[in-house]
Amino acid sequence: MAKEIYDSMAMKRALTRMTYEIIEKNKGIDNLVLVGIKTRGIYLAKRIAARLKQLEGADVAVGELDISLYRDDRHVATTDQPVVKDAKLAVDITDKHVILVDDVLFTGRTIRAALDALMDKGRPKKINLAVLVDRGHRELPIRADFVGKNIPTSLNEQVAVYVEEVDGKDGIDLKDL
Ligand code: 3GP
Ligand code: 5GP
Ligand code: MG
Repeated sequence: MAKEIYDSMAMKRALTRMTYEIIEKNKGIDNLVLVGIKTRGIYLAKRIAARLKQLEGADVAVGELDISLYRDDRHVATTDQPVVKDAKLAVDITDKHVILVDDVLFTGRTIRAALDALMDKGRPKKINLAVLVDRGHRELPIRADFVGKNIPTSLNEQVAVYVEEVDGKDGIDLKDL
């Protein structure tokens, strides 16, 4: 059974608010680089970059991280060693203010792996985290600086995030597993 949390308008508003918060916290967008995490995080980062352009009139580079094989828990059973799979960041992050963007923050392990990957690529000046949904259940001391929606979940629920570019619609549902 799926419960709608955000429809497409509510999701767009949340992304717009997050964009304003990013501008406000950083007093502009100088030196900013967005880095989206595989699949939906990348599209969310591109959306935020488009709003930054509308509001501030400047382009912000968007990098991409595929960290699926960096994970240190769920995949160790199937891989002897975590392997970097095409971390095509494609942007220079040295001395930049990096904002990592992901769709859902859960245990925090993906973000920890993303931080490792970023540190391998250069020396950013500062790293912030923006997530569309924080569903709780952290297993590491990681928190998001910009949050679209806090959704308290149980472990047998799942948050479905839909983005137009992948799913043909925008929105957030809460589902039973
Ligand atoms: P995403 O690539 O757009 O983030 O992890 C692959 C996909 O599986 C993710 O899409 C995510 O939406 C979905 N997913 C749903 N529940 C989970 C979960 O508990 N862990 C992980 N890693 N992915 C999940
Ligand atoms: P973490 O590493 O924090 O446990 O999980 C974060 C990653 O797993 C995110 O990139 C996200 O794609 C995925 N994930 C974890 N839980 C959920 C969920 O309930 N819904 C969705 N859509 N993705 C999830
Ligand atoms: Mg994700």
